[in-house]
Amino acid sequence: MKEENLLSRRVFLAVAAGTVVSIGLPGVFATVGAARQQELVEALRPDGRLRVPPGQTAIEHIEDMGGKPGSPQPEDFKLRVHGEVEQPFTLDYEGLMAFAQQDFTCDVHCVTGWSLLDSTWRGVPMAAVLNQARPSSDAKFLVIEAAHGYTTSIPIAEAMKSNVFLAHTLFGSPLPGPNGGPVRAVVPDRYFYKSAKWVQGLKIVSKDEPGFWETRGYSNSADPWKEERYSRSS
Ligand SMILES: Nc1nc2c(c(=O)[nH]1)N[C@H]1C(S)=C(S)[C@@H](COP(=O)(O)O)O[C@H]1N2
Ligand SMILES: [Mo]
Repeated sequence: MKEENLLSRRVFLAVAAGTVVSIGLPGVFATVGAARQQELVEALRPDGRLRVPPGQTAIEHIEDMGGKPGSPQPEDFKLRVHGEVEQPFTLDYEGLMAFAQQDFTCDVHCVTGWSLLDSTWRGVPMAAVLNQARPSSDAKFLVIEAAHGYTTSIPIAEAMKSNVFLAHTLFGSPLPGPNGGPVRAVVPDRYFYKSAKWVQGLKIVSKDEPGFWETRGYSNSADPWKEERYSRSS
């Protein structure tokens, strides 16, 4: 591997020093080759946004960014849908598979600076699961609850977008445990810490409840195209 094709976390930590705590595991990431990077400089998405958001570098493979894992066994999967809804319910893995399944391709953007383009997944649209619970008129935010108390939140309007999923398959294989298997959220248009791994609950709330990283110096809005990496108050 050529040295220019390595993206070191140290660069990110140097920028972040004193401002935020370290996010994810330390590591060195293999970036896409120089020719591909050049091609991507001016590439746009169909919606007109830059394919690679500012300050991001495309990498070759998804990284395991750590976190305290839940059980990777589908038999242990339980998803509680609750909060500001008329019909709370709990799903097991079979119940999730009973929803219409969809293949989707998206780009994901980690706040530490790497972007993985064209990742292919299979799962259930988040909106399908939320709508089954019939959110009340007070539903304003979705708190995604994961193993060991990890949470993250997004506006309900973001959660209902057609590119937001609960995913169980990545690149044609069951989602690996380290990447959140058996089931994780995928919220492509926010930094990747909004994509909770090892999901256990979907709590719909009327008032926002900033999550694990959002209360540790990271942006609550987390828009990669606006480079909303850190919270303003920190
Ligand atoms: N439950 C849980 N989900 C999580 C995290 C975590 O620590 N715990 N880390 C987040 C962060 S910071 C990132 S960048 C992505 C990393 O996903 P990956 O390990 O599959 O690359 O997961 C997000 N989801
Ligand atoms: Mo991250």
